[in-house]
Order: sequence, then C-alpha cells, then structure tokens
Amino acid sequence: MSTLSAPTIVGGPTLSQRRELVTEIPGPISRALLERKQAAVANGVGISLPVFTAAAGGGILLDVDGNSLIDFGSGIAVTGVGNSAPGVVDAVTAQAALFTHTCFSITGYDGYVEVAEALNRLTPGDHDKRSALFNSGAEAVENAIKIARHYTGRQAVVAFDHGYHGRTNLTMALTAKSMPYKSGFGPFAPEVYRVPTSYPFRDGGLTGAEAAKIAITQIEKQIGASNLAAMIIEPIQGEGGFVVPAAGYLAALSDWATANGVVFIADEVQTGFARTGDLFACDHEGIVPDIIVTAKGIAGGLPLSAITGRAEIMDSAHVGGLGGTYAGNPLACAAALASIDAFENDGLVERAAAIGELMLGRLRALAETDTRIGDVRGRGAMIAIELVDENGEPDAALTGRVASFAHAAGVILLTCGTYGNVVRFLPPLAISDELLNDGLDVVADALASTRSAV
Ligand code: PLZ
Repeated sequence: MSTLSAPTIVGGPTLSQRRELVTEIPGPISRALLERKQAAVANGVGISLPVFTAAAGGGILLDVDGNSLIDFGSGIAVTGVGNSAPGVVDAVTAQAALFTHTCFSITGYDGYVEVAEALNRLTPGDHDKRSALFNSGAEAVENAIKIARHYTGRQAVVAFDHGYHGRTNLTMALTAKSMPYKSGFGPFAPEVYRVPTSYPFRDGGLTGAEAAKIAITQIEKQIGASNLAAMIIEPIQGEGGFVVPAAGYLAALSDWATANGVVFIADEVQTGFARTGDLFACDHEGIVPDIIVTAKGIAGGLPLSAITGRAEIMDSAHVGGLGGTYAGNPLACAAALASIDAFENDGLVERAAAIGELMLGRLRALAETDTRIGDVRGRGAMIAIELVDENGEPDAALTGRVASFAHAAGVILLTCGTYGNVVRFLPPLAISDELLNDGLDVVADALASTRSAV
C-alpha cells in the first residue's frame, strides 16, 4: 500500500477532492461547446473525453457543468506538480507582470539560464553539460537530432518499434504508429530507420541482452554503425503502450552507442520529472544518455521543452544554429523553476513511487481473477494494463469500452499502445490515495461490467 500521503500542494482553486457527477457526461454545457468546436475547430483535432474544463487541481478536474472528475491523465503526463499548482501560478503571475517575452536570442533573461543550470545539475551523469530550451517535445527531439548529426557528421538515425517522438515531419518519421499520427501525412524525413525493441510481454520474454543483440545486429547489417548519427529511445515507451524494456536492454544499447561513436538520445518527454518514481527513468538503471530530451512535466503545464547533453556534443553547433521565437519563453521558465523546486523539495519523487505501489498492488489483484488483463506494468505514477482476448491477442474494443465506462463514471482514463489495447494511468502526483482508490474502483467496475455484457 501507499506509504506517503499526497503532498499539501493541491493546486488550482480550492477544489473539493471528491468525484461527483451532477449531470450526465458530457453535460449540456459541454455538449453545446462540442457543437461549437465541431463548427470552428479543424476536424483532425480530436477530444477523447468531450467535457470542457472549468478548473483543475489536486486529482480533480471540474467541468463546465459542475462535474468533478478524477484526473488519471495529467494532460498526458504534464501536470505532475499539480494543475495550477500554487508555486507555479505565483511564479508565472510575477513573471507576467515584469515581461512576457523578449526572444532569448535577442536579449537574454536569467530564468532561461537558471533552467539550463538546473537541468545540467539534475539530469543523469556528472559530466560537463549544456542545455537548450524549446517549446514542445517534438521540437526538442528535432533539435537533439540536428545536433547529433552536426556533431557526428553522419546522417542516419535509429528509432524503435512502438516508439513515439512527436507529430512534426522528422518526428513523424521517428514515431512508429501510423494511425492516427502519420497516415496520409507523408512523405517523411529520410535516413530514419526502425529496429525491434524489448517488449517482454510480446517478445517471448527475451532478456535485455538478447533483445539488444537483435536490434544491434539489424543496425550493423542494414545501416552500418559508421553511418549512424544517433539512436533515440524512450526508456519506458509512452504512447507505444508503457512498454518497460527487459533489464539490461537500455544499458546494452547505450554501451554499443558509446563504443561506435553514436549519440545515445533518451527521450524522457513522458517519463521525466519524477513520473516514474525517480527524477528520470534513466536513473533506474544508471543509464547516462549523451542527450536527454525533456518536456511535459518540466513546467506544470506551461509549454517548455529542453535538451541537455554532453558539452562537447551540445556546443558543436555554430552560434545562431539553434533557437526559435518562443523557445524558453520567460513564463514557461518561471513555471519550470517553480516546478523543479517542488520536485526537489516536496517529496514528489517519493510520492510517485508510492502511487506506483498502490496502483500496481490493486491492478495485480484484479489481474489475478481476470485473464483479460494480460500484463500489469510500469513504474511510479506511469502504470498500465494491457488487455487481451481469450487467445492472448490485443483487445482494443474491450479497452475502448473500459475507457468509456470510466469516462461516464467521472474518471479521465487514457488508452495507448500500438494495438490500442493498453489502459494507462498517469495521475498528477498531487492526487490523494482516496481519489486513487476511488478511480481504481471505477476501473474494476468497468472491467466487471464489460465481462457481463456480451
Ligand atoms: N516524445 C516520449 O510522449 C508526446 C502525444 C500527444 P509534444 N506524447 C503525447 C498527442 O497525441 O499528440 C511525446 C512523447 C514522447 C515526444 C513527444 C512529443 O511531445 O510536446 O507533444 O510535441
């Protein structure tokens, strides 16, 4: 069971930390807004749970109809410190009153430098580091690849089966799954290659060393190590299904990369900043990437991303080669500094680990009596169940029904996975045990209800 209680940061307006439905989901005001959305917003921009937000904080999202929903998504692993966390709100408000923008490449400001210093200090490894800031995860990934190519003078990049790195042109090429991310949006960037990964539930239980050997052999034979600028991998795959690789897999890849002059890039956009019960997922296995990509959890909901890496690699790009109008925006930097303060001083890493224990315990107990839960996995506050049919095949339809049941009952539940059959849990670290348990009760009810329905 969870040992640590939720931190006192509740966040946002003082919201009652209780699930409560006062209308059907979505309620009438959300439905009216949805109609306006359909008339005004491009069709490709979907909403998986079509309620509109009035406020959010702690483990609760209050919708415009007055429903209090349990937040098991954190806006896809973003609001780890809480939504509208008071420290973040204060820092952003104070910064907004001073100046909102200069463009860091025109005139500097200390917030940007302070975030870079914090990242250099906190990311894995004691070597000399440099950081650069951007807006989105995809933009940071693009820049990591740019720098790796510039530094190595090589062009090829390796990504992995089930990987997700974004929706821009280069990152679509790096992302594995076609629908909905890539289909019809090509052609994609050249010199991107994909190799198998370690997926213990689906690869017959290969050891980390065995899975790494398969990937490395394919790289050596089909690309050639001397052509390879970088390999990019999520230490725990996010959109691909919360796939935790077998022990030793990441280390084997990273060692091979080092031996072959290949830049090893860890995409910690989803796993970073306490999410997995360590500050970074690489920390679990002592992996020290050449470049680490961070975003999402870094700034409590403000758009900020970063790359941090070995000084000699990061400094290889010429002055003026990196940048962007809004990259490292002062409001986002202020939010990041307040968030980083909370990660360091408010016990959030420990809280994430405790959330993981609670969730894993309850989900494993459910799996004991329900063979449709093929796998329970994850670390810290990044946990998932993979749902399968009687033949062990991915059951995306069941997964959709479980999510819909939860939504109707007032729990924001996300799905993921190459096969669309993974239910994932990404609660804010400010959530209480009571809400966690209540939300998991709903998931248990959802599974029970789908069992009785034919
Ligand atoms: N790398 C590992 O998880 C974003 C995608 C949401 P951006 N994942 C959520 C969606 O449907 O668009 C992500 C990630 C990893 C990169 C990214 C990209 O980050 O900030 O969405 O560009």
